[in-house]
Amino acid sequence: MKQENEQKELHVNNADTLLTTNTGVRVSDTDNSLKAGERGPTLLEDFHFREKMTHFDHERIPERVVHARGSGAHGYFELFEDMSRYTSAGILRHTGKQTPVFVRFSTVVGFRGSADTVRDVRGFAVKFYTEEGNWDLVGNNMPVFFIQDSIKFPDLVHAAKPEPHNEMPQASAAHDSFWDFMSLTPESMHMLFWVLSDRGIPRSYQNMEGFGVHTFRLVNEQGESHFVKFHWKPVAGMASLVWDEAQKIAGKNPDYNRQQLWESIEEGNFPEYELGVQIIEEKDEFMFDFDILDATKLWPEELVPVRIIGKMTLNSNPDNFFAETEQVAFHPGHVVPGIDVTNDPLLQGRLFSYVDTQLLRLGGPNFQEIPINRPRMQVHNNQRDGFMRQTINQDRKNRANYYPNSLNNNSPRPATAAEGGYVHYQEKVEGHKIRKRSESFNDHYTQARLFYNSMTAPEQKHIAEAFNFELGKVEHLHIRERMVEHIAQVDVALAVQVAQEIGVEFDEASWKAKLKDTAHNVADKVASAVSSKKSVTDSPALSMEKNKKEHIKGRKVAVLLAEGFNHEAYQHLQQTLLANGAELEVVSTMLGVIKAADGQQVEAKKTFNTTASVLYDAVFVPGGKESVQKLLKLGKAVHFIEEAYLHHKPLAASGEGVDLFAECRLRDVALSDGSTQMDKGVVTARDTNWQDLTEAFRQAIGQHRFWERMVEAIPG
Ligand code: HDE
Repeated sequence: MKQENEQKELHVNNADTLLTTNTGVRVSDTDNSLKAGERGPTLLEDFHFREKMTHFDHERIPERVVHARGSGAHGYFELFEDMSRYTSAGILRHTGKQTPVFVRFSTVVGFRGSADTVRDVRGFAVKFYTEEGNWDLVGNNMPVFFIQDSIKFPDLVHAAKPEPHNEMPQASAAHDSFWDFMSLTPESMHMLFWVLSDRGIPRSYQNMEGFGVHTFRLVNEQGESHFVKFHWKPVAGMASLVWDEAQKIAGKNPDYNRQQLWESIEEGNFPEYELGVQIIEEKDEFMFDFDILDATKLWPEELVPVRIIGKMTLNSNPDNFFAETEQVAFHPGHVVPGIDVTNDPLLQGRLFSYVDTQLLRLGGPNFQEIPINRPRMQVHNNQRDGFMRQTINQDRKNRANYYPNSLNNNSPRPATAAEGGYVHYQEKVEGHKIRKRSESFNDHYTQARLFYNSMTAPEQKHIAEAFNFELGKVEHLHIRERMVEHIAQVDVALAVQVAQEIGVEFDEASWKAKLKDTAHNVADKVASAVSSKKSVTDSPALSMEKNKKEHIKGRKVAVLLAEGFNHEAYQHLQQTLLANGAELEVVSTMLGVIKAADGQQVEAKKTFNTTASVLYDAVFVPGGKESVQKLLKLGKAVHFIEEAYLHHKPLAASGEGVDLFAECRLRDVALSDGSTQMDKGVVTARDTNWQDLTEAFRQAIGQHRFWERMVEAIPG
């Protein structure tokens, strides 16, 4: 698919070729500059040296001002359900047709070289190369945003980026300027709860949802419009890291998510996402207890169900990172006939910002000609010239570079709607010029509360811990105090928990009394004013835990072993895991071939020095006396297991491997009959009942994490 559509002359394969300059001259020596004598000065006339060095000197372009760190992939989108009733867009009408896509996932705050696993929003930008032109769905992995009006975006980003005096901290919002801004921006509260939840540290790009965030319009052939929100649901299910793990991965493997994406595509384990839509009829625009144009609000799925209408599959890695992933330019205003924007004030500002920033980043107005950005059809217009123009318009034949013209038979001429010309939805707009926010945007806490209340207890605990971490790094007490007051608006018990740890005095009783005073509780005032509207107080769809898919595709299991291990145990596990799409990696005391007790061999791709438990989803220790004896003496092996346990991961051991677990600080669970058993998610078998062991372990991996483990007392 990708090959078919690319401009072949621009794709260069260097296999079996001779080195040339950029003017095509063959180069005879690229290691020695041209000198006056063997030990003499380099000569200016060395055109190859000058060209090579000049190109290198100019290799860098500005990184994206936000979303600088990202990874991309090619793939295709296929529609299941014909949406003609709602839209004239071919991509949403032609079922079974595959449309090529390019996707870029990103973090927002960090610089281009920052780590993947930081706590942040993830960008989820999709470019559909449709037959009617490019459609970009430039979304995030969270369905809401920090602000309601785009004019605040420069302030938000300045506050979140490293502080201006010392450029610290990198890729982290845990600093005073961010929380200062947040504490003065109540509209951010809902989004903050998302960022501080497990959604802020996804396990992989394959394991996160995507959202178009804004309300868009679908417009059908009759010109009728419906409001729509777009969703991506990962087929592999949602999963996250734990915070301690995420921080460690940032050091152990800063490319963690990038590498996972790359490797799973190379291995044929293609990331897949279902496309869902939520649709609201025009007449229902004011039926809800939130304004559908407010990007700090989501449409609860229990009120407006998500209809799955298609699927995207990512099946090919880029050939060149810079040419594709770095130079791709997305823009929420890249829409096709049948899809239109709304008056969401956050979206309206984005419609300006993207092209503006790309003019600078990509060096001029011709960036749409870069192969990754080109639509898959010929472009015909009268735009000409500019830096780095690639198109050679045949103006010698058709002199007119203006419209109307008679020299080129009035071509290219505008298309009628029947010919597929883009017609904007004719929305009636009237009003005074005014710098004002609609009153209907004023409720900042109800949906934050909805989100928090819809979490399971472990998910709520993680949010509390995230507040404690982030606010614990804030030096100014008054900022911490203001934040506790906001949290109290959402949940008083949470405010109490957070206040305790971050050194803020919080008087629960007087706060509760204060909450009753409606003057202090705009949220409830607004909420009660709209109480006649459609609303929910619980939305299970928001919880990752409640929507867990218990399969293990793409999960990575570390097998800890040394010479003399039990090969049979290894083999049984391998069969089960591979058959279920999981991966296995042998970690040992040395690289290369490791011999089992029965003489069989496996290859160790990692040692205890080159990897760590945080890079795996689960750990298995096969028996084998000699092997386990070696591991028992190795602090790093013991630490590996304890750390995985601490991060709530599934563990399994067979035969003598169980002895190793006994030496680790894994807690036993007391049973009612007075006996004890291994903690949840710790699967062990002394005997050779491989079937039971591997099946129990497979199920445990499907659970992803065992939050009920009491790990507080165990050092990390
Ligand atoms: Fe962006 N955003 N954004 N953003 N955004 C950019 O465009 C901006 C917002 C998103 O992988 C920039 O080419 C404004 C929401 C993604 O290349 C810039 C506002 C959402 C990406 C920009 C927002 C996004 C960007 C920087 C407030 C989710 C990376 C580089 C109204 C719906 C795309 C660039 C990629 C990138 C502006 C808010 C998603 C500066 C003004 C809300 C995924 O133009």
